Amino acid sequence: MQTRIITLDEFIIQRQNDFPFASGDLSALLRDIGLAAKVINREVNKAGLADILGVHGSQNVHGEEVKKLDVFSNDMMINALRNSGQCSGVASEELEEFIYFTDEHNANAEYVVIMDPLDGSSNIDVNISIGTIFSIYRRVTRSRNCVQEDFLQKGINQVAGGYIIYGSSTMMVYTTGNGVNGFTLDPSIGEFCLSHPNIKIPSKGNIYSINQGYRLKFSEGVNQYIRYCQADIPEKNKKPFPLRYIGSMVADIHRNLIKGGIFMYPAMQGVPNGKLRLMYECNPMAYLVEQAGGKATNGKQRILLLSPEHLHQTSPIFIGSSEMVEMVMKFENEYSG
Ligand code: AHM
Repeated sequence: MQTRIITLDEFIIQRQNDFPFASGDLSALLRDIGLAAKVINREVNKAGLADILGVHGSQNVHGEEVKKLDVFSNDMMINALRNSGQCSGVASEELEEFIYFTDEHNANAEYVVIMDPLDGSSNIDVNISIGTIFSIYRRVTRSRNCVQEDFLQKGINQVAGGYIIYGSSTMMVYTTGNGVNGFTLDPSIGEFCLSHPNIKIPSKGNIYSINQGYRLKFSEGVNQYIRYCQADIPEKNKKPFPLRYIGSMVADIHRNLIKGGIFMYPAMQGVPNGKLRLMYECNPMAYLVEQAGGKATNGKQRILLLSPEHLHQTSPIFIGSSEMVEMVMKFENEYSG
């Protein structure tokens, strides 16, 4: 058992010391993301009080405009990244175009950040877990300000990726390519503390997560896999798998990461690329789940090897316990061709 509390900041510094030539820039960036997450967490926790403290879009008692939580989260993350001095630009699911920082210390910074500041935000009003998802890439150009090429990189190039889940407790889970670690926010001291070191996703798992309401639009392979999960296909000793679907990607993937399972948002009739965004949602989750020993594919190839064409493109995704991802691919190959 761990005997001493290790805070996120301490952990990041410890890890930095493992790399003799590390400049500390990435560490500073991660710490600033952790800081923004605490402020977002504070606001998310107050969401139920919106009617008392001021409905979004209205003015609060101080005469200030109350921002929608997703807008607030977006602004908070951007401010934190700008202040870090280690980030030359940000692409956000909330913004049509990426932004670049023009001030001296940021413009020359080595990293860009891609993020979904508040994923699953339609769940806020009903008190369901939501999250912030982030990816950090090293710039590939040397122009003074970062350009689109710096963002449109394959997921495999990420130097860090992770999420913050605002749930029954708030956690930050991330990887820098050397395993996955989870930190739980202790509200009494206001620190993220290492609570889930070296997370490994069970390779078997049995939870399946998919919006089954769209069943009629799924491929034959996906539908046959659902039947397999339900033990509707004769197989010796096969028990039905539990279906769990929150409709909040961070929460669904977090649960499956810990307990073992598969999350699927496949192609659908009329929606050949699914719903979820490659750059903001699929890539960071794929990097993290692979680092925990799992798999992530779009049905044909590893998510991390997809070449992005534009920032907001979507991709089908099958992600989670390796044996479950392999099994759904077997059904896809057999039935969907
Ligand atoms: P959002 O970008 O509008 O928040 O949508 C993303 C969310 C994911 O968190 C979740 O996995 C998915 O949408 C659920 O979609 P659906 O309601 O179609 O099942």
